[in-house]
Amino acid sequence: MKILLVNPPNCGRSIPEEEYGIETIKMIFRGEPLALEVVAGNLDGHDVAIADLKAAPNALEDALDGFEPDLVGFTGVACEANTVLRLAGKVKRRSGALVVVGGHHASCDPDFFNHEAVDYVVVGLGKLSFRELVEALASRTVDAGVAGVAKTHPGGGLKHVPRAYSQADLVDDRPPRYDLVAAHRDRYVMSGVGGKVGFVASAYGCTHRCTFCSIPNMTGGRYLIHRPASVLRDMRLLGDVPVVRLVDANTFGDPENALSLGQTIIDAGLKKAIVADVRAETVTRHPELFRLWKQAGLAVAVIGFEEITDAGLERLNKRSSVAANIEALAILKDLGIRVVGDFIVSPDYTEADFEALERFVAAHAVDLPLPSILTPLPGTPQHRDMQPRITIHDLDYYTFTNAVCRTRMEPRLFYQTYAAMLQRFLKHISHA
Ligand code: B12
Ligand code: SF4
Repeated sequence: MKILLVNPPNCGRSIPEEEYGIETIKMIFRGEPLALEVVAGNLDGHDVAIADLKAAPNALEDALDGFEPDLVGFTGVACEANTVLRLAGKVKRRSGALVVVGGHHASCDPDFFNHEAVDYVVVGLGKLSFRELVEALASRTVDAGVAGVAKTHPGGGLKHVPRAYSQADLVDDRPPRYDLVAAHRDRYVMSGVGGKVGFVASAYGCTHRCTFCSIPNMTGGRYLIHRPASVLRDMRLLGDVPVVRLVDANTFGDPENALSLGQTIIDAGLKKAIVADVRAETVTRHPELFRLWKQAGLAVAVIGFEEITDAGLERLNKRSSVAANIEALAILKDLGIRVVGDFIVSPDYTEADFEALERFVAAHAVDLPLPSILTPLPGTPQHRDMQPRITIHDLDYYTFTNAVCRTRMEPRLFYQTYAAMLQRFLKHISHA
C-alpha cells in the first residue's frame, strides 16, 4: 500500500492579535513529526512517505499528485484539529485515498473526527494498531474491527473497539523512520538550547491524573518504557544532531529504568545535550539519578511547576507541592542542569497574581519560564469541570496562548499583562 503521513502546518489563531493588536504572544513551534516517524517505523513492506507541512507547506498537494497514496494518515493536537479536517476534505476531493486520523486530539476527543472526510480514527498509541489496520484493509478483514481504531459513521456514532495498551504497542525493535524527513533536518531547531534538535521517545503515558493533561488518554493511564538499548539506537540514528529532546511526558517515571538508561548513554560515550521532562518529586526523591544523568548529558530539565501555591496544585490534582518544586530547582541548579518551568496562567489571574508569578520566577531563578494560558482540552477532567466557563469552543484558539474561558480581569488588560510578562521572560531566556 502507498501510505502518506501528514503533519499539519503550524496553526492556531490569536485573540490578543485579532482583538487587541498584540502580536508578541503568538508562537511558532518547530520540531520533527516524531509520531509519524514512529508509526512509519512499523510499516515495512509498504511504500511510506511523510509530508511535513510545518517544514514544507505545499508537500500535501505535491504528494497527492506525485506519490498518489492509497491511504493518508494525519496527526494533530487540539489547535490543529480543524486544519486536519480541512486537509482531509482536500484529500477526499483530489484523490480516492482512505483517510485516517491519529494523535492527541483524536485520542482525547475521537468523536470530533466522526466526519465524512475521515474513514478511521486511531485512539492512543498507534504504532501497532495502525499496522493492524493497514493489514486488515489489505486482507479485507477490517469489518471485524481493530482494537484502538474507530470507524467513522457521520450522522451516527463512532464504532470504537477499545484497546488495552501494553508494552507490545511500542514495537520496541523497530526504530522511527528519521530518514523520511532527512531533507528538513536543518529546520528542526530548538531556540534557547542551541542548534539542531532530534526527538527520541523513551517512555509513554503517565500514571498521574493532572486535571488539565491529555497524556493519560494515550495509554489508558499506563506508563510504558522503551528498553535502554532501543533508546540508544534511536539517539545514534540521529547522527551528528547535537541536541536530543526526549519527548516523553515523564522520562524518569520508572527511576530504576532511568538509571539504567543514563548508564547506557554514559557507557556508549554518546555526547549529546539532552532535554527531558521531569516531575519535581522525582528529583527530590532521587537526586542521585540526576547526578548520573548530568554525566549522561542532561542539559535541560522541563518541569511542570504549573502553580505557585499548594492550593493551586491541589486544584490541578498535580500531586506535588511548592516546596518540592523549589527543592527540585535547587538540586538541578546545583548540578548545573538548566530548568525550563511550565506555568499555567489561570483565567482567574489578577494583576497581583501575575506579579506573584514573576516574583516566584525571579526568586528561584527559573532559567526559562514558559507560562501558558489555562486551556481546558476536550477529553480531560478539566474540560468537564470548567464547561460552564468556556466561552470559546473553536479549537483554532486552543494554542495555550488564548483565554478560552472568561477571565476575571478585563480581557485587554489580561492580555497586555500576559504579553508584557512573556516579553520579560523571553528577554530572560536570551540571557539564560
Ligand atoms: C514534540 C511536541 C511538539 C512538537 C511537534 C512536532 C510536530 N508534530 O511537528 C512541536 C514543538 C512543533 C509542538 C508544538 C505544539 N504543541 Co506539542 N508536544 C510535543 C510533545 C512534547 C511530544 C509529542 C511527541 O512527539 N510524542 C512522541 C510521539 C511518538 O507520540 P504521540 O505524538 O503521542 O504519537 C503516538 C500516538 O498519538 C499516535 N499517533 C500520533 N499521530 C498519529 C497519526 C496517525 C496517522 C496514527 C495512525 C497514529 C498517530 O501514534 C503515535 C505512536 O504511538 C508533546 C507532549 C508529550 N510528551 O507527548 C506536546 C504536546 C503534544 N503539544 C501540545 C501543544 C499544546 C502544542 C502547541 C499548541 C504548543 C504549546 N503552546 O504547547 C504547539 C502546536 C503546534 C501548532 N501551533 O500548530 C500538547 C497537546 C495537547 C492537546 N491535546 O492538544 C502536548 C500534549 C503537551 C502539553 N502541553 O500537554 N509540540
Ligand atoms: S502533567 Fe505530567 S504528571 Fe500530570 S498527568 Fe500529565 S504527564 Fe502526568
